[in-house]
Amino acid sequence: MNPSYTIYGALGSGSVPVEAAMTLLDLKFAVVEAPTWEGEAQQAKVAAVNPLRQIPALVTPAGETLTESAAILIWLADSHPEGRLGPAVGDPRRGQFLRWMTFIPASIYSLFWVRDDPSRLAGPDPEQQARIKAATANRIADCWAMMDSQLTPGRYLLGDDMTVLDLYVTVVSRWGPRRSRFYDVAPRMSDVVRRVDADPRLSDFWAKRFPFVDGWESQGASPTADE
Ligand SMILES: N[C@@H](CCC(=O)N[C@@H](CS)C(=O)NCC(=O)O)C(=O)O
Repeated sequence: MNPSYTIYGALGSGSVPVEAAMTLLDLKFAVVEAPTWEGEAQQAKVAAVNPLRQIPALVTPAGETLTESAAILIWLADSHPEGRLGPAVGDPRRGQFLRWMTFIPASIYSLFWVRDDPSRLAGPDPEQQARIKAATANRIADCWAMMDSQLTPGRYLLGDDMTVLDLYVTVVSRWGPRRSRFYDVAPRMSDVVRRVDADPRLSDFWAKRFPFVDGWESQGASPTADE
């Protein structure tokens, strides 16, 4: 039987929290592997579903295409309330859920457009590129610290139920400047992401889609585009 959903994504990328959510929801999906940061040929695989040539992009069973990681995650949680992966409209946690689900792509994930290829803003000068890389790492660390100061996590970020926000933060905090710095600047969220890393329902999934390779918590040690 054909899977109902198609996700355009890649190992260790922004498709991983979406794939994790679909795994927890027990949805059938096929992955079109397209590590877009590797260049033209990979970007071309995505062009038909996302003219920006970025992943993740999700094609639903109804044939609709969704882009934007946060929108996809919220849509999945809302469309499958039985999976309890997000507070519904009317739930007192809904406002903070939307706040942080929007903060991550607006303030953190968007910086990877330049981090993955600093020449996009810096031009060919390696010194300028290194400066942008360091400045964006500092900005990301500041954003995590601010978020950490505003949340009072329980077992998970919004209380005692796991939501797609936990999956999102768990994956994005593995990108530059990586977990070792995240643990320093976001001690309260650190307990949560470690819990999600260790969730037995996801252990096979992490091994396949974002493996914990040697030294994965430090800069430069993860099998993704961002160093
Ligand atoms: N706003 C998008 C950003 C997606 C994004 O930056 N994806 C990266 C991979 S993790 C990508 O495809 N980069 C290639 C490029 O920007 O050219 C989202 O939240 O889904």
